[in-house]
Amino acid sequence: MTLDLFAELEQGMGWREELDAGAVVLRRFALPRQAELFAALERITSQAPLRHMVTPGGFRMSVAMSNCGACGWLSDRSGYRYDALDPHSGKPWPPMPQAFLQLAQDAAAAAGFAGFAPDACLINRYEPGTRLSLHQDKDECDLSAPIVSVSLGVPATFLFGGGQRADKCRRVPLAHGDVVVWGGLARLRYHGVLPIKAAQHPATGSHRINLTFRKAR
Ligand code: MD3
Ligand code: FE
Repeated sequence: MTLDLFAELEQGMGWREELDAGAVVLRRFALPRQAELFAALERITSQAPLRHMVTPGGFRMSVAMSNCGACGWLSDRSGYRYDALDPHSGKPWPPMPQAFLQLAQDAAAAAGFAGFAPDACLINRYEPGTRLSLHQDKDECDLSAPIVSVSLGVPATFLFGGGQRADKCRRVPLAHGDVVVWGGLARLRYHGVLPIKAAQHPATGSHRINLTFRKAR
């Protein structure tokens, strides 16, 4: 253990694990900010409710989603895209709260991506049994910017694959407060989430919530 690690643990900022070139797990990094995060989440989802989007193929997604920021990720029969307006209300997505932006920027900087300027935050809510099948995130214009993900509530097993769908996946447990920064070579790797096990978390009940911060434009 390094003195740095002791200093970070003492400040409640968790500890750091390097998964791969460009992929850094910041264990429990979001814990000290959880009260602000949940308060902001409540305001966002009261304006832009979590909803089950439809895939281009016509299937209802089992993960419920919403967004905040200048643009939000959408799926419907015509495809995947980012849009400034929430189709549910016809109005802009709620603005990105300062607590969200600060967390994303602090995490990116801690992982070596100073200057990260996310303009979109996708909010995913998982119920027990819900999974996210293997996919790549490539709807963003600037693939040199990282994605910062924040896990809240019930734990999950994350699948971290390779550059091809068939590549073998590593299983990475993600717990309440864990933040992961995906940049560089890791940015285009296939990834997914195994079915969420039935559990209870004091902050979210039976749900897992994941925030992903992106530079979409
Ligand atoms: C690795 N969400 O919303 S976050 C997604 O837990 C998504 O809800 C998952 O994949 C979730 O697109 C995983 C971690 C994540 C996000 C983006 C990545 C990992 C990534 C992009 C490239 C490589
Ligand atoms: Fe993804």
